[in-house]
Amino acid sequence: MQKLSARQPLVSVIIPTFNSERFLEKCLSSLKRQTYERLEIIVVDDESTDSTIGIAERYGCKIIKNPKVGRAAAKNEGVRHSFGEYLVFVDSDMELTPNVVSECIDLVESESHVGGVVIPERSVGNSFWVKVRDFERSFYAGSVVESARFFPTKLVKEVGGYEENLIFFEESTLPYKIQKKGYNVFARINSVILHHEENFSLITWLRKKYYYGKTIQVYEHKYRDYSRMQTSVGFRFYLFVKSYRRFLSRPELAFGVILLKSLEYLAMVSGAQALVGIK
Ligand SMILES: Nc1nc2c(ncn2[C@@H]2O[C@H](COP(=O)(O)OP(=O)(O)OP(=O)(O)O)[C@@H](O)[C@H]2O)c(=O)[nH]1
Ligand SMILES: [Mg+2]
Repeated sequence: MQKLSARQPLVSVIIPTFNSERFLEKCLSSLKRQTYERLEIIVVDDESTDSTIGIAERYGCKIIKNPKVGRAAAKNEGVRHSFGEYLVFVDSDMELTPNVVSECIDLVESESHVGGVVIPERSVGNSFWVKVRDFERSFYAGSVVESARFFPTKLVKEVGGYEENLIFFEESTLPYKIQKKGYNVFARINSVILHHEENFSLITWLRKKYYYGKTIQVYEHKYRDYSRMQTSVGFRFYLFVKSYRRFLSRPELAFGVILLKSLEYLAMVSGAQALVGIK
């Protein structure tokens, strides 16, 4: 247990919420169990109608109530209310293993030019599709497909935080802007975040991808060079082929990944088309 000392930099944890009662308690109790203790927890809520606020109050979080503006704007609002020297953006359905924050601090303070730290994620849930997503994600380790979520506050404020008028890959817009300033945003720790997806439904997921598809063009236009790798289905299949032995060692999951990627691609393209159709 790292002894709490004023010399330790304060870390602000920013959690966007919207009717997040299902997993928020798991998330907040995992923050209380962090070996790094100098944390402030900021919950930025968009008019939840469930017990999200009650849970956040019970855990003594700083609560920012937002009109419904979406998660990118909520995260930026959290930055405006933070006092930390560092920021970590955590989703309300994420459970941090105990050394996540202390490893991020050690990494950013021991290496120069680190502008963002990637925290490995594991998808948790019993459904076939969650196992497929966890298997798929394991091939992206260390690649540009992953987005950092721990940052020096100074840099986040300098680049203006997350992009608010798009939702497609919004989590990559902040590290992208910091990378443009010449910082490494792909530093990576070992401790993992558990992403709770016990409530995963394929239909809801594809409907979300259709909705995200509506802002593909905005993303690809504004983040062209970064997005090419990030969003390219070809690049992801290259990562699977690069480790083909491991990929094929679980044929049922490999088939699931190919099917899921194809369905997501169709959903996103039809979302983009729907927009073109409207114009
Ligand atoms: N404030 C706010 N938070 C939101 C909103 N929608 C989602 N969130 C939060 O954003 C985070 C990510 O939302 P999820 O629905 O878990 O997204 P995901 O399905 O894991 O992943 P992707 O959507 O693919 O990124 C969670 O903390 C949600 O509570 C919103 O409209 N407003
Ligand atoms: Mg989630």
